[in-house]
Amino acid sequence: MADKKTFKSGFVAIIGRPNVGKSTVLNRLVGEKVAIVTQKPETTRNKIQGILTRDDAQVVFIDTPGIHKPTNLLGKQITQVAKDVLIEVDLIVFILDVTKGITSEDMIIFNLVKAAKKPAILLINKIDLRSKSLALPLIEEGARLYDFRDIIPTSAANGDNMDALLKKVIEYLPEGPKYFPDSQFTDKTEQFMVGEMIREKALELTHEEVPHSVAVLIEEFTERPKKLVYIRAVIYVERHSQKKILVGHKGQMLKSIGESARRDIQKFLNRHAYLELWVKVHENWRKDPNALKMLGYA
Ligand SMILES: Nc1nc2c(ncn2[C@@H]2O[C@H](COP(=O)(O)OP(=O)(O)OP(=O)(O)O)[C@@H](O)[C@H]2O)c(=O)[nH]1
Ligand SMILES: [Mg+2]
Repeated sequence: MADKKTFKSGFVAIIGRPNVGKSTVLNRLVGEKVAIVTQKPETTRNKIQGILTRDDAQVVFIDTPGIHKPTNLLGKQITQVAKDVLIEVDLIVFILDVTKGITSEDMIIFNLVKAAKKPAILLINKIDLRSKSLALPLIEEGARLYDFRDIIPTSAANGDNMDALLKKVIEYLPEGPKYFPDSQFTDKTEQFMVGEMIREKALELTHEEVPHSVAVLIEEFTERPKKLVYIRAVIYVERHSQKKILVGHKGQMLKSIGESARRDIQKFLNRHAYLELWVKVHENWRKDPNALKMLGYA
């Protein structure tokens, strides 16, 4: 009687410190690249919904920025975004990085989870980087710190225990309606996704302070004849020295970012894309409330 089975749905927050693998987990669970992933901490800056629809359930996973001790207004805003998500969800997935143990920032998040008084699952992620026995002390410590429904060692990178996690998530969700059409896998617009794809390439190719100072604004996104999309995007940085790095010798760096982003964009849009990239300096935009608003971070 499959058709008589109850349908479950709900909202699931994915939270944790920067770089523990939240976006990788989201992408694995949804089966689509919803959020960008890089080796650099503080990659995700928005609340991003990734929607998984099955015959028996619809799960709306919410990827969040890594919760950290902020050093500027951007950090403050995005950390707040992550904290606020806890209020609106049915279930929390809290992720630890097995290679880092439980840090003081993790302790702050444990306390947020405690205060939220929601059912929660703890993941000990990146288990592929350590022998499984090293997860045991973390599992014990996690159990002591909160009454988690489950504590699961995972590797989002190679998919270990992702099915087990999804099974548990659906088990704990309430009966509910389908919030989104079957084909929709995110709440974000094409423009947002394209901006993120450009930012991902800029982050991958730069180092130290530069990635943190990068933001992307899509200034134009127009459909042209013959399935072509014209996209004009500005990569904002905070200083002239950073602009020089992003443009590169004879424009080589910007060209690499553009070529690499365009490949992903075309695949995602399933259309040809003409990508025009500019680099502009907006001094200390991470501390400027108006700039944060313009860039979609407020
Ligand atoms: N070896 C290994 N690497 C992983 C795993 N999960 C994620 N990573 C890597 O860890 C890095 C950070 O992953 P993200 O998914 O961007 O982490 P995040 O928690 O979303 O980070 P922020 O958005 O900065 O908060 C990337 O290089 C991933 O490829 C894992 O299970 N094993
Ligand atoms: Mg992320």
